[in-house]
Amino acid sequence: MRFSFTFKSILVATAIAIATVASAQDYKSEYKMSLVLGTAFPWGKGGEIWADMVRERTAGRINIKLYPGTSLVQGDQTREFSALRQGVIDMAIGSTINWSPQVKELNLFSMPFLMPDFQAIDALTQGEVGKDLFSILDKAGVMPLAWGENGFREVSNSKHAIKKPEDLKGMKIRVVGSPLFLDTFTALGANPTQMSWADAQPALASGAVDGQENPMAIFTAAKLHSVGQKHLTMWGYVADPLIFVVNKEIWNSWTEADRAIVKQAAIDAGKQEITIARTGLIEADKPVQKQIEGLGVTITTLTPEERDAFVKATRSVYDKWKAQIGTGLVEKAEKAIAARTK
Ligand code: X2X
Repeated sequence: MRFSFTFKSILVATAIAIATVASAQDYKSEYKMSLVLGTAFPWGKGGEIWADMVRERTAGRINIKLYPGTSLVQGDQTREFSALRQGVIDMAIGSTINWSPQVKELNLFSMPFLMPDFQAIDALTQGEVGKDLFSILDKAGVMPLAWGENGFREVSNSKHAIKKPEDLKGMKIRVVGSPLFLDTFTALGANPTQMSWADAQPALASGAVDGQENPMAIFTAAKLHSVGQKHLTMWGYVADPLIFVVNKEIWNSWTEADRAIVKQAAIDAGKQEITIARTGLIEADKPVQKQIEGLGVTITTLTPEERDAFVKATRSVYDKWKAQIGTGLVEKAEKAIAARTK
């Protein structure tokens, strides 16, 4: 009796040992994480925090290397999602904008003037809409784990202050890779041109384009004031969340315990990254605005009436894209925003 119990335990122990070795052999020595921006930006910091937590909590079983500059797809942000699905990229923290060419529902966050404040972003990402989008991403072939944030995208330019839609007339504005952005800036009378972030900076420096739109943390960390961006308008017309994801095959190659660790680390890192992304923007004395003004940049803040003129000028774009994204999803988002706690 005693002998057979011990023998059985040895068998079980051996089986576990073999299973562990087998799964350890499936693990890569390094996993490639794609990011547009490096650790000087909240986005890259989020990646670093996630990678460090995973390395620590898995005792080094999962070792992640950061590839900023979307270098795994030669800087072409709009190809990141496909590369992730195909396994060229193992994991990523990506902007909803950059993945929207493949996942049309992600255009939701780029609908002009849908989200009036940070609570509105949270109402979407932390609610039913966020769950719906994760299930869409899952079906699209990646494993979504957590939300982060790039942020409200404010428009800057080298020419003059933008206070009303007419001020954008004829202005060459660099936009990101979704056709929705072309529609929005065309409706405002501007002359939008699509290019990657890598191409945007030299284009601003040479004057090939007059302006761009990006979150304030990017404006400061990328020193956009030094490439002629002297006018910045706080209009908060769209905000792009970030999404932490893992390639499906990689995900399935990990033990259940390790998957749980990677997911929890993504959630923890996402929360920290959102806090970093909002630092300096949510305080009453607006330290980031002061910092940017200190660099010689004129900041224009719109009155509700002035902002409304931009809302009206882009309403047709909103309506067109509501149908393209899916009326059901957009209405759910509108309701969640209306019901948010402020
Ligand atoms: O390209 C941009 O503007 C950036 C860095 O914000 C994104 O990747 C969406």
